[in-house]
Amino acid sequence: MKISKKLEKWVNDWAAICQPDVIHWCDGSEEENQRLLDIAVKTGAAIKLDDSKRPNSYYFQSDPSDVARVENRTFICSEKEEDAGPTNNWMAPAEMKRILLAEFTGSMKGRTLYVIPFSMGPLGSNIAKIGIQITDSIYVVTNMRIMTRMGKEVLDVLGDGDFIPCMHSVGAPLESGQQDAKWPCAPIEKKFISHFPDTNEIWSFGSGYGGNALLGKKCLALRIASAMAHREGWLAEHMLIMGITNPQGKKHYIAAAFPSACGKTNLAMLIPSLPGWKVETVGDDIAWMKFGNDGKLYAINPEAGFFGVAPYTSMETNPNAMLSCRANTIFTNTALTPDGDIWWEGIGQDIPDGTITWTNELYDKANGKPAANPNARFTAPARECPVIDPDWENPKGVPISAFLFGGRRPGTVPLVYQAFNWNHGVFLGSIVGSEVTAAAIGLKAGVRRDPFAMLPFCGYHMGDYFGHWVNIGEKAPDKSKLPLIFNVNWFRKGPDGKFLWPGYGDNIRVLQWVIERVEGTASAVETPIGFVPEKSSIDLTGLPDVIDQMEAILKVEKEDWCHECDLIAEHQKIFGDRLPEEMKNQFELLKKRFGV
Ligand code: OXD
Ligand code: MN
Repeated sequence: MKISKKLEKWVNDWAAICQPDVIHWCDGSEEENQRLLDIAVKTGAAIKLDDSKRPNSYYFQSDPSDVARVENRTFICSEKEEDAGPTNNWMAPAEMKRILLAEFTGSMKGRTLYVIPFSMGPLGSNIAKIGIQITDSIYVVTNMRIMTRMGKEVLDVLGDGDFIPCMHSVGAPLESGQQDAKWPCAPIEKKFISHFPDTNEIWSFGSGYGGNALLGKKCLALRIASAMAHREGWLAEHMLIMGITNPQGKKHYIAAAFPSACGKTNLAMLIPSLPGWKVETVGDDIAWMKFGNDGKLYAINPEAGFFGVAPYTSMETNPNAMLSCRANTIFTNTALTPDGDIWWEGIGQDIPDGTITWTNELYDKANGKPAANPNARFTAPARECPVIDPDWENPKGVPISAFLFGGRRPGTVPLVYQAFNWNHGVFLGSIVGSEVTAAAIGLKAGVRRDPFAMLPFCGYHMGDYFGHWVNIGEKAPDKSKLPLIFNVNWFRKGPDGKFLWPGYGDNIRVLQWVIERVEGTASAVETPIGFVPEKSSIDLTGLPDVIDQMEAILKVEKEDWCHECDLIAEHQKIFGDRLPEEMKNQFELLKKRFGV
C-alpha cells in the first residue's frame, strides 16, 4: 500500500492520542471484510443471517441509546459563530478540540484502530473527493465498505495529495480483561459530531450509528462538502438522482430534494405505472454537481450504497429497494426471525412466531412495542439495485434537466408547480417544509421548514447558502442550460383526511409533465405561485377515480397562501441580514401576485 508521509503522520499522531492496541490499514479486500465480520460474529456484535435466505448478510443490534443521527449533538465549528448561522449548533474550534482531545485520549484502549481510505464518488472523477477515516468500530469499517469506494486503490489515486481527515471513536475504551459491549458507545452528553469547515476536518466521538459514524455520508458529503462547494462554486446537495426515459427512448436526469422520511428512496427507484416509461437510479440521498464543458450541470452520486430506512419498505412500496438488500447487506435494528432472516413492520408479511426484536427480546404483540426500531436500516450495495443507472459510476456525472423540491403538505401546496425562473426556484427551495404532527415526534404541530432539505446538513450559514444558489444561477456558463425548478407535493389530503393523489408508481405522471415542460411541450396555467399543469396535461389513463379530484389536487387557494405568506415571513426572519435580497424580492413578488 502506498502511504504518504503526511497520511502516516496523521494516523500516528492520532494513534498516540487514542492508544489502541493495534493499527490496521484497511485494504478493502473481500478477505479483510470477511475476517472483520467473522470477528463481529465471534464477539456477539453481529449475527450471520441464513445464507439460503440472505446470502452474505449480517445483522446488528445497536445500543438502545444510539439509534439515529443526533442533531442536538452535531456541531459546525467555524472560526466565527455567525458563519455557522442560526440553524446549526456552534462551538469555537479551539474549544471543541480541547474537549474532544481529552475524550479521544485513551479512547481506543483495548481496541484496534482501523484506517479507512475512501473515495466519495467514482475514483478519479474530477467531482470526487478522498477521505481517510480513523475508527475503532468494525461495524463502521464494514458499512463504509458498502457505502463508499474503500481500500488500497484509493491510496494509489491519492498519492501525496490532500485528503479529508475524518476522526471517529465510539468512545468506549476497554480495560484489560473487560468484556466488550455488543454495541459500544458513549452516553448522549459525551457524543459530539463535530465539523470544522474552515479546515475541512471531521471529529466524531461517542456514537456508532449511521450518519454519526459513517463519516463519508452526512458529515463529509453534505456538511463539509457544502462548505467546500460554497467556496469553490459547485453544489453538494441532499438530493436523489434519477434517470427517466420516455416511450420514445429520450432520457432526462432529474435531482430531487425532500426532507428525511418523505420517500426519497421510493422515488429514486420508482416503477412507473405508465407503459413504456423507465426509471433508473443514480443515487437516493446525495448529489454533487458541477458545470460541464457543454454548459450543462452534471451530477454524481458520491456514495456507493444505500443506507435505507427499512420499516414500511416492501415489495409493494419499493420492490427495487427490497431486491437491493436481498444479499450482501448489513441490517441494523430490524427484527430477527427464528429461521435467520430479518423482519420489520410493513415488510408485507406477518411476523413469524419466535421473532426477536431489535432490543433482543422475544416479540410480544401484547406490549405494543414494534419489533424493528422505526429507524432500522439496511446497508446495501448500489450495484445490487435492479434499476441502477448504466451511468451511475460515470466519472463525468449525468446531466441534470430539472430539480424537484417537496415535502409532506396536507394542504395549500398543489401536486406540482414550476418556478418562473432560477431565483424563483431558489426561493421555492428556501421555503421547503413538511407537516409534523405533535403526537408523532414531540415537535410543535405545523409546518417544519427544511430549506432544500438541508437543515441538518448545511455546513455554513443558511442565508449564505441561499445566496450561493443565486450565484450558481448568475454565473452559469449558459443560463439556457440551467435545470428548470419544480415543487411537488404527493401528500395533499381531501376534507376526509385521505390522500388525493395515489403516489408511488403514479408519480411518473407528474415526472412526465416535468420532462415535457423541459422539452417545451406540456401546457400550463400561470398562477401567482408558478406554472401549474393544465388539468388535461397530466396523463390520467387508468386512473378514473382521480379525474374528479384533479381540481382539488392542483388548486391554488388565495386564503391558504395568505396564511402561508405569514409563515414564510416568520421563516425568512430567522436569517436576518444574511437573507439575500433576491429571496426578499421573490417573497415580495409572491405577495404582490396575490395582491397582499
Ligand atoms: C438520511 C436522512 O438518513 O436524511 O438519509 O436522515
Ligand atoms: Mn438523507
